[in-house]
Amino acid sequence: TLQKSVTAIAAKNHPKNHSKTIQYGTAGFRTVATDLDHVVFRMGVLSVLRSLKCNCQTIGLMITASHNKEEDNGVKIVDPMGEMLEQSWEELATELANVGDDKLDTVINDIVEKQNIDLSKTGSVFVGQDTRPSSDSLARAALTGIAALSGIVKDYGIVTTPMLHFFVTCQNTNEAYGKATADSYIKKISSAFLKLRGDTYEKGKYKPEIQFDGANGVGSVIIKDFAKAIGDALKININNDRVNELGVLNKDCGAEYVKTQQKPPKGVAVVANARCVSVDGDADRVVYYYVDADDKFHLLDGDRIATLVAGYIMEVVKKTGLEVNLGLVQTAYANGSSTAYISEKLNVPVACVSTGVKNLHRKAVEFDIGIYFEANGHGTITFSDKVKDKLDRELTNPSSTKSQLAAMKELALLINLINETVGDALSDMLLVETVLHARGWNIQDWENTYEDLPNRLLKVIVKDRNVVETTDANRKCTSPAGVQDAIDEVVKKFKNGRSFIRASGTEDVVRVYAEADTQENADHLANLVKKIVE
Ligand code: 16G
Ligand code: ZN
Repeated sequence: TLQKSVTAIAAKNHPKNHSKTIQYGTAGFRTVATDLDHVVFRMGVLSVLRSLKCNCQTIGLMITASHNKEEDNGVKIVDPMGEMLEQSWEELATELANVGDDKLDTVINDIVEKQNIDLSKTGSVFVGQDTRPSSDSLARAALTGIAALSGIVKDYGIVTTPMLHFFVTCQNTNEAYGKATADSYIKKISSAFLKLRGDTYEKGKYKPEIQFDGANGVGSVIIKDFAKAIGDALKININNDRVNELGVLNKDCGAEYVKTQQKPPKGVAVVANARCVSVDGDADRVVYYYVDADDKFHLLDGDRIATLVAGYIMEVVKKTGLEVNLGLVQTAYANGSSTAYISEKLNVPVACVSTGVKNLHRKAVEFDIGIYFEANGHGTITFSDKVKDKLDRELTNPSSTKSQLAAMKELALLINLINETVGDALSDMLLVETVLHARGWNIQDWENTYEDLPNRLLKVIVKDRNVVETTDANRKCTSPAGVQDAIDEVVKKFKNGRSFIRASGTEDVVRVYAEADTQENADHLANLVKKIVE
C-alpha cells in the first residue's frame, strides 16, 4: 500500500535519528535543525493528508524558525484560507512526528481512516523556506514526503512566512485574492502603496526615507523587490542583509532583539531622530524605533502600530459614509494608555483576548474590519467579504458624493496594501509609512499621540507553572484559589495600577505584568505580585 511505501522511504532516507519528544505548538515544530529531518519529511506527508481532508485545497508548508538562533529551524503548516493549522490536527502532527519509523504506516493509516481521507485523490502543497543554512535540505525532506503520497507540489524557495500564507489564500480563492506568485505579491502591495502616496512624497514633517534592519534574513531579500518597485516614493536604506554569511541571522538585530533588549540593532548606523524599522527572521513581525539627540532609545511597538492604523482607518471609514463595524483586538499586555487612547479618544471599540496570534485573528474576523497587533509587532487587519462587496457596490453608486468616493477609493487601496492572511512585516511597514505620510507626521508626532503607562514584565520560576489558570482573556487568575484576591488587594494600593499573571506557553515560567503611574510603582507592584506567585 501507499502507507507501506511511505514508511519504507522514511526508514531509508529520513529515519528518526533521536528519541526526544517534539510538540507542534503555536509556532509549529521548532527546535535545533539537526533534530528535524524526519519531522519535516513526515509533515510533508501530513500536509498532503490535510489537503485531501480539505477537498484537495492547497496547504502551505513553511520551513522557518522565525527569530530563533541560526542553528534552529522549524516547520509550520498553513490551512487553506491562510490560517494556522486547525487545533485538532496539531495533535495529529505531534503524534506523526514522534512515532517510531516502524509504526509510521499504522499512524498514517489511522489518520486516513479516522479522517475519512480518500487516497485516490491528489493533494496539493505549497512549500516555502527562510534563509537558514539548514532550510534547503529540510525543504527537500518536505518535498520527498509530499511526493511519497503523490501530492502536487509547488516549491517557492526562499520566501517570507506571510508570502506563503498569501500564496495559499490566492490559490484557494481562485486568484480572487491575487495570483499565487512572488511577482504578483510584490505588485499588488507596491502598486497600492504608490497610488496611496500620489505625487507628493514629502508631506508636512514626513520624510520618505527609512533605515531598514532585515535581521540578516529573508526580509532583507524581499524588501529589495519592494524597494525596486517603489523607487523614490520611499527611500529604503537596507541594513543587515548578509543572508549568505554564517552566524549572523537574528544575531544582535531584528525585531525580537530590538523589542526585548530595548536598544537599536547592531549593523545599522545610528542617525539621531531617524525613523528606523526592524523585522524578524521570517518577516512576520515589525517594530519601529528611533534614537533621539540625547542618545535615548524610543521603541514604537505593535501597540503603537495598532493605534496609529486603527485611528486612521476609522477616519477613512467615516468619510466613506459606509456603515461598517470596526474594532481593535488587543491582549492584556497592551499598554493601558493605548487602550484608553483608542477607545476613548478615537472611539474605536476594543476587544481583549487571550495571548496568541490565533486568538487575536479569530476575534478580528468577527468585525467587518478587525485590527490586531501583538506588542511584539505581529499583526494585520482583516476585512470581511461584506465590507468588500459593499465597497464594490458603492464605488459605482451615482449618489455617492465626491468625498465619499475618494474615501472609498482610499479604503479599497488600503485593503490591497494589507496582507490580510497573517501579520506581514513588509506590508505592515508600508501601511505605517502610508499613514504617517497621509498625516504629515514624523516618528515623534506618532509617539506623542499618547504616553505609555510605566510597566514591568517579570518571569517567576515555579515548581509547576500549569497550576496557574486564568479567565477573562488572562486578566483574572482562577487557580490557585486566593491568588486573584491577593493580587486585587495589592493593585488597589497603586494609582493606575493593573497587574495580571499567566503561565507562559513558550517557557517554563509564570509571567507577571504590572502597570502603574510611575516606573518605580510599576516595578514595586510587579515585585509584590511576584511574591504572591512564589
Ligand atoms: C507565541 C505566540 C505569540 C505569543 C507568544 C507568547 C503565535 C504564532 N505566537 O510566540 O502570539 O505572544 O507565544 O509567549 O501564536 P508566552 O506564552 O511565552 O508569553
Ligand atoms: Zn516570525
